[in-house]
Amino acid sequence: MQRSIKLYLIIIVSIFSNSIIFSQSKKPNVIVFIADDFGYGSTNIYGAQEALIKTPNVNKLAKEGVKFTNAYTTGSVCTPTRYALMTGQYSWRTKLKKGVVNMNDPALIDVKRKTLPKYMQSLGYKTAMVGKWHLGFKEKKFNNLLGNIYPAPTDYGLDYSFALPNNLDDGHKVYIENNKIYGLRSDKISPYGKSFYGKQYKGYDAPQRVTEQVTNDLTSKSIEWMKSLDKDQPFFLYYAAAAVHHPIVPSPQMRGKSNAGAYGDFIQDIDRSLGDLIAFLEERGLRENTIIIFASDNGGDIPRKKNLVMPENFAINKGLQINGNYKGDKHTIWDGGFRIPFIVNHPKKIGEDKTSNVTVSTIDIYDFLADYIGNNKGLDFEDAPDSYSFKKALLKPNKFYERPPLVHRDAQGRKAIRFEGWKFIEEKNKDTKRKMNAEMLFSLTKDKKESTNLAKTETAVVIKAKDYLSKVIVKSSKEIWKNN
Ligand SMILES: [Ca+2]
Repeated sequence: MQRSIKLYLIIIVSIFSNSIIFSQSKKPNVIVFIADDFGYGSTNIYGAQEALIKTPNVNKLAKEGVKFTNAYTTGSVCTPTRYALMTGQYSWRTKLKKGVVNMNDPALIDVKRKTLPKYMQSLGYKTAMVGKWHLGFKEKKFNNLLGNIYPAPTDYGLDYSFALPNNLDDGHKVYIENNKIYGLRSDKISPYGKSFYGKQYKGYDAPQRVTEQVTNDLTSKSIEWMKSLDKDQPFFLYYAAAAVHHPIVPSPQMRGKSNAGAYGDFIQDIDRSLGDLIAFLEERGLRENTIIIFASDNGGDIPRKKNLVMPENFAINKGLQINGNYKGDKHTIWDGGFRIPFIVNHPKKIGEDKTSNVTVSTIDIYDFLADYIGNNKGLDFEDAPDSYSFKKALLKPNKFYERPPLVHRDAQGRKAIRFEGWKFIEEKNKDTKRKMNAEMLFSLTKDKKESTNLAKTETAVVIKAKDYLSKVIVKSSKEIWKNN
């Protein structure tokens, strides 16, 4: 009897020492840093030559953490990825089947959902979102954002938000702080100019955003918020950078700093803002107890026009492979639109200088944090139905980990499914005879550039892919594929 109690105790102790259990006071802070339109190859650690750009802060983050080389977004445009990050659910399960949330569109997330920030609150966290929201406001399509906005980001479990409503160049031209226009002086609306797309600005009587100051504004608002918290208060910050989405306008102090023109400077601006957040954590003694996840919302945007005046083309012409050596870019169904840099860093807790080639996605951040910090306490299947924790891949890199099938969707709403070494792309516009509209199948192990369509020869794989796609459209991923 005595012996069996002893054995029991040994088992208990070994279980606890093998898993990370965070007590209330030691719960790690979390910063999810999502750069905008930031391609796979846009940092040194993912292949960019130092002669062109320098990204020391991202490099260091990877060297002290885990760098994923097979990380993907669920959308090749902004909104689907951001929706999935907040909810752990594919955006095409909502009414948004293609494109993105437009300037006057209502809120996409159902306020009843247990979002990632709400889940973090349930663990005792203070939560904030600073930067690009792009998930809509209010219950219905609106004419303006005057008055109290409902729903606003703060209705999704965010204690604080300082939001760029849609994009760096959106026509709102103001920030939304919590549920109001930041600094609003009166209800007068006076459109006064043209935006990048030729639309008029809204003309709210509030401080207008200065485009080249946005990165500085977001960094300082984030630091201000973190500073306002008690040092022992665990926090979750979703830092949604506005760079490197066009217009390509690096902060004034970054101009001319890279050897790849304004686009290179803008990339370095992202790296600098990450560095500023890290410097703050270090000063405050919080660095070691903070998890930082660095990723992007979709691949880099390569202009269709090849003229060299475009900063992106100037950088590409210099030899910068914005999206690495992959096909396509933002908006497209090709991997260049989905493959992103993805770094997970938690000093001394998660392996240093490791590279992982397992498939992970930004949609998995929710389930990972719930698993890593909360031991899945209080999380039901329907809360993050398409999200899978990759904790095992981080903490036990030698153990086999294979993510269940992952669905991508492009700007037009066309879907692709990535599974068991294959990528299947569904047929588009049945009536057209364009080769690119046919269904396509690529081997992910032999054909990383998606050049040889095997749909006609690998018929059994195509049948399986279609079966998977048709199932996942009606049922949640977790109903079909349990966590492995
Ligand atoms: Ca984007």
